Amino acid sequence: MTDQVEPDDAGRPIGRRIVLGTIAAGLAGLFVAPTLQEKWSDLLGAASQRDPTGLSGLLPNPGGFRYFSVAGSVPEKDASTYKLTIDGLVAKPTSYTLPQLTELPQSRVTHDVVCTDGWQVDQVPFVGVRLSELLDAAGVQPDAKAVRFTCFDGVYSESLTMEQARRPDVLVAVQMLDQPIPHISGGPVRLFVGPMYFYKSAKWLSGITVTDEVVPGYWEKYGYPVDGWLPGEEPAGA
Ligand SMILES: Nc1nc2c(c(=O)[nH]1)N[C@H]1C(S)=C(S)[C@@H](COP(=O)(O)O)O[C@H]1N2
Ligand SMILES: [Mo]
Repeated sequence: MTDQVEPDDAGRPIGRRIVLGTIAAGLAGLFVAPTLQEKWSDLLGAASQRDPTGLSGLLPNPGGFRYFSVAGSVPEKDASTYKLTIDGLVAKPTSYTLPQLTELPQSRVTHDVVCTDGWQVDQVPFVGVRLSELLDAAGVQPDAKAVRFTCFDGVYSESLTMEQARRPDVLVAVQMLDQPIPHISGGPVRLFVGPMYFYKSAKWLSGITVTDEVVPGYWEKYGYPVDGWLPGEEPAGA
């Protein structure tokens, strides 16, 4: 797997095509970057170490999530190295360490997690700070229309309109399944956009930039809807 996903001549990202090829090959559609595949083996424990084919490393993890990353390898960040920056059209550009984030009031959002590739995990609890509270603390300027998210994998990005970003079911999450978010799931901090497809929930979140228009995110440049509402979740009139 390469670090960079380049569009092919049909404009589709090669990385996605490989994922779809994997589904066609009956390997459960799981895409695992080589460097992180070893971590899956660790997480899956003795079973995968006893498995000479290595195929158990390609199975969904016990929680039902499929690991996904467009970056070949991602640095690990912890309480001493993690930083989240909020900038752009705000009165007070700010940055937060992980302890600073966990000391803020925490909210809990439980929602089905649904990937466009066809897998789903029902009713997953996430805990963290409401994005709206971080935006209020930074002081959003009146001309601001949207929020752009960037990640310390150096590649992925996402976006929300200001109205979407202010919903109470949008979290800057520090816990998933009532545990600190593991590196493989985008920890220590990932976005969780409860009512939208999981591609909107940027892993390894490191930057929140308030903008005057929506800047389409990584997959959105390749045709994914910018408004990634799950079926039945789109608010009337949106
Ligand atoms: N930084 C980053 N965030 C990301 C992605 C990614 O490749 N990089 N993939 C998205 C997609 S398509 C899905 S389905 C989920 C996968 O999250 P998981 O690996 O915890 O299952 O993360 C989303 N957020
Ligand atoms: Mo996805």
